[in-house]
Amino acid sequence: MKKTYRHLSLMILCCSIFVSCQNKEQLSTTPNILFILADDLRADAIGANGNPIIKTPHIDNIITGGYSFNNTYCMGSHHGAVCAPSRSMMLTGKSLNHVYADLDTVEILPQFLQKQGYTTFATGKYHTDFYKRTSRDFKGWDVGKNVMFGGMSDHYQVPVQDQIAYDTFTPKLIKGFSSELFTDAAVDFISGHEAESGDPFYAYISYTAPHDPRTPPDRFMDLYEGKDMNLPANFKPIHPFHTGWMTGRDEILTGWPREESVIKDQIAEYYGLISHMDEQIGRVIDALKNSGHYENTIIIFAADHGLAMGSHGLLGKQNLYEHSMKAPLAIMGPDIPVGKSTDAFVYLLDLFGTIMDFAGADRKWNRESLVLSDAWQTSDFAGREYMFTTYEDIQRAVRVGDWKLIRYPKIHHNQLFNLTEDPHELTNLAEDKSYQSKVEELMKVMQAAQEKYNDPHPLTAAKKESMEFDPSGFVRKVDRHQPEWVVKKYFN
Ligand SMILES: [Ca+2]
Repeated sequence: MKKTYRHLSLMILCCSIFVSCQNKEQLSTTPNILFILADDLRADAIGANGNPIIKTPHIDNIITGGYSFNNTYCMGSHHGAVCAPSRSMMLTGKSLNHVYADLDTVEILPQFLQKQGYTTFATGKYHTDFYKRTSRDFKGWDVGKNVMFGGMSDHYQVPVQDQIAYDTFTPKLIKGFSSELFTDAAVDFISGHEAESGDPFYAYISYTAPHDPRTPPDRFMDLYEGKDMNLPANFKPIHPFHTGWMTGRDEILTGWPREESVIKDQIAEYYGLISHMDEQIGRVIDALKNSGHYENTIIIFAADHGLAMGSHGLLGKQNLYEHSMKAPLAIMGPDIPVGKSTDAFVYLLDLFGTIMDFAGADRKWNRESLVLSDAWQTSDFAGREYMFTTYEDIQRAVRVGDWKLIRYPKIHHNQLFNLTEDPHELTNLAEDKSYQSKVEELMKVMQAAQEKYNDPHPLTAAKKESMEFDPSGFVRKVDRHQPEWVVKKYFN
C-alpha cells in the first residue's frame, strides 16, 4: 500500500514537472500577434498581387514572406458604412445578421485574448457600429492610443483619443497625418513591450488609409500624379443599370459619366495613400525588429473590404462585385509557410478564430469562424463551401467555384458570371437561355445561404422598381471631410 502511494506521488510529481515544463515551453513560444488592417483597400492595389504600378514593398514582404488567402471576402453590410459591420464581424467571429451593429452584449476578441494572457493594444479607426455607441464597444483593450471613433475624417485632421479607463477617453485632439499617428502609437507600444517578459501582445493597427478623402502627403502624391495610371479592366463610364445605391456618399466623389482622366487622377491619389501607409507599415516592422519581437510575432495584413474606383462605373464598396467585397489577406510569422497561398473561400470574420487559435484559446469559443491556419496545418482545408455576400436589401451574391450569381431583388434582375473566363465580371450570362439551369442552381445555393445566415430579406421584392438610372439633374453634395482642393477639383 505504502509503495503504491509512493509510486503515485512520484507519478504526480513527474506529471506536474512535465506540465510546468510544458507551460513554460508554451509561454516562451506563445507568439505576439500584430494585425494591420487597411481601410477600403482593393486586393489588386498591391504590388505583390500583380499590380505593375503601385509601390508597396512592405506589404509585398508580408505577402511573399507569408501565406495568402486569394479569395477573402467581407460578408457585406446593412448600410453604406460597410466598414462597420466588417469590423464587428472580425471582432466577434459572427456573421452579418448574427452581430448586426451592437457589440454591447457580446464578448469580443481582445477580451478573449486578455484571458489568454495577452496584453492588448489598439490604435486607429474603431468603427464598429453606425449609431455612435462605438466607444462602448472598445473593450478588452489594455492600451488604446490615438484611437479614432467614427468612419472617416480628413487625413490631416483626425480627431484621436487615448483610453483612460473603460469608455473613458482623453478629449479629441488633432495631432497629425492619420497613418503616421497610428504608426507612432504602435511603434511606442511595441518598443516599450519587454521582449523577455513572457507576456505576449496583441497589437491592432487600424489605418484609415486608403479611405477617401484621397489626399496623400505631397511626396506620395508625387509618386503617381501625372503618371499614366492603369484604368481598371472593367472601367465603365456609368453602371449599366440602377444597383439601388447609385448616389450614395462614395458614388458621388465624381460625376457621371465617369471620365477616364478623373478616374486616373483618383487612382493616383488612392495609390499615394496606399504607398504612404506602406512606408508606415515599414516603420512598424522596424520597431518589431529593433525591440527583439520580430522572430516571435505573427503578422496579419488585411483590409475591411475593397473598393470600386471606376470599375463597373462605380466608386464605392456598396456593391457585390469582386473588386468591392474581396479583401487582401496574408499571414506571416514563425512556422507559417513562406510565399504560399490558397484559393479557398474565406470570410474576413474567419480571422476571429484564427487569432484565437494562434493565442492558444479553445476552439469551442470560435463561434462561426474557421481557423485559417488549418490551411497549412491540415491536408483537407477547404474553406467555405460557397461565398455568400449581401448589401442592404438590394443586392445578394453567391459564388460557387468559378460561377457567381448576383441578384438584385428590387429590380428582379440577375447577373451570372464565369470568373475563370471573365474575371472582371463583364459578360452577364444570366439572360442566355443555355445558362438557365446554372442560374437556378446558384439561386438554390443563395436560398440555402440565406437560411444558414438568417438573412431576412426576400430575393424578389413585392414591388418591382425601375432599372433606369438617370443622373442628369442630380446635385452632388460634398461631405464635410473633403478638403478644399478636393472640393475644387472634383465638385465644381
Ligand atoms: Ca472601409
